[in-house]
Amino acid sequence: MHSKIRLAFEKMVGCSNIITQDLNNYNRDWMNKYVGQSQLVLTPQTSEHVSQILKYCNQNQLKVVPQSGNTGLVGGSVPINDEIVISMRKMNKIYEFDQNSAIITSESGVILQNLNDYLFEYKYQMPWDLGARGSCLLGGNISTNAGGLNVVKHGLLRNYIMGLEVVLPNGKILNLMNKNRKDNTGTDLKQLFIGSEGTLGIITKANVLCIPIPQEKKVFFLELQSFQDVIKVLQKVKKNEQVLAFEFMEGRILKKNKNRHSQNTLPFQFDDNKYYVLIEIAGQQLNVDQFSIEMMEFTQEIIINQNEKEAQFLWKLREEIAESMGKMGYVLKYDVSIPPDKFEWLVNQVYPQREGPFHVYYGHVGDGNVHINIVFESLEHLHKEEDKIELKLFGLVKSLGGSISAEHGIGQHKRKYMELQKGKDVLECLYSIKKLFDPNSIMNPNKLL
Ligand code: FAD
Ligand code: 2HG
Ligand code: ZN
Repeated sequence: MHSKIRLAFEKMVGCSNIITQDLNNYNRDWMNKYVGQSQLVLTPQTSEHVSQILKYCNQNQLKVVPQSGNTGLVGGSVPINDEIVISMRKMNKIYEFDQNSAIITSESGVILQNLNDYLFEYKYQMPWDLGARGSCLLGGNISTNAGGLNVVKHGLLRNYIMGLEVVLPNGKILNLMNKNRKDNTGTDLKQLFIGSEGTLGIITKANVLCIPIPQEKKVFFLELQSFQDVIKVLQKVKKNEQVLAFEFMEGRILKKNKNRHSQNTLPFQFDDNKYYVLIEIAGQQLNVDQFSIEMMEFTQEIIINQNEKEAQFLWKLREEIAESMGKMGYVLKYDVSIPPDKFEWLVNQVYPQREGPFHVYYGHVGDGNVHINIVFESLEHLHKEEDKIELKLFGLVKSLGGSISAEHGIGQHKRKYMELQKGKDVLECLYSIKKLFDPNSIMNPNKLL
């Protein structure tokens, strides 16, 4: 790196917030699929630091990549070339929780789990939850409008963001830190930054509306004979307001993961040709017996947790799928939205008779979001197949009126399909917005747009 640039950053943020060695963890994504060439990572500690960094980069046409927990699954958080990584980890102050409004005010670099730990004494929690909770940061969640495990009950993250502080590429610190639940004063500017994957500015603070921790919870794990049964169960429970999560797993992956656990802890033997559902209900005075009876209409094979440890174990069977696939090789991951009753059909269209490389589908069937994971033994092989699979898969998704990204976002992975998804007119509008905020295109280049 040019010594003049280094000196400028030293003046702005100090030597302790500049990293130029051992950058592997910043240049590589969680899946080992995307690798960048950054030579410089900055770790700002205040919004003023972020402001000075962006102003300087903008004036000198230096490209930057905002990075939070780096758990994103579409290559959005790692550089492509030698962009400067702005790691938000050190902006990790939680300011306060206001018990009257149930709003937490925090810097954006706090780990999601730490926010929940902080809220615990107030008997509140964050309104979204995902398997990466121990590593992902608030700002990363907001920038991806993360989905996760409880969307079926709580809806999307963007509905809970009451206020934001955002630093624009020109260094301006935009104060959108509203704390009013109701604020009808024109266009809601902060919404533009939610889900924009670091392409418009850097989120530095947020006000988030929290939800009370439910008094009781119960996890049901069901073994079903067909995917149609999964949908029948979904239809049955859909109107039950206590359903907090409705997750689907194929037998073929649960069976493969059996050896990760001691046999006597498993709820079932797991069968390649069976279908498994995890339902969590939560609230006050849960009617567990009534719910069980309703489920028995579809199957006798039901496990219900007896204590917290068992609940965590049942959840682990679901949550470990993403990581276990990564251990098998290089994984192509898809997170599409389609009508839930089309999940099995879609996979059968892509892989008739389920032949081809090892692949599974699973996910948030309760909100119409299926994950398809396909494993390859090398990155070369993966890249060779990628386009072929995507043309077919995304074409079908589009024909079903679905979305090519239900929750992980676009990043570098799906950028070339944005026109297919959005259409020319919408895409033009999005480019105009990008140009308005980031005329020099320094923010997260070649991602999303
Ligand atoms: P990063 O990966 O660091 O960044 C994500 C994007 O946001 C990048 O484009 C980055 O440039 C941008 N960005 C980061 N911070 C900022 C900021 N402060 N300002 C502006 N832009 C910023 N996702 C789901 O939606 N649902 C799931 O259920 C889910 N489960 C997961 C399970 C596992 C095991 C893993 C590894 C990932 C999972 N993910 C899931 C994906 C990922 O965790 C989410 O996308 C998460 O929100 C990313 O947060 P992060 O802090 O890691 O952000
Ligand atoms: C999940 O729901 C995550 O487990 C990850 O969104 C999905 O790895 C995946 O494809
Ligand atoms: Zn998911």
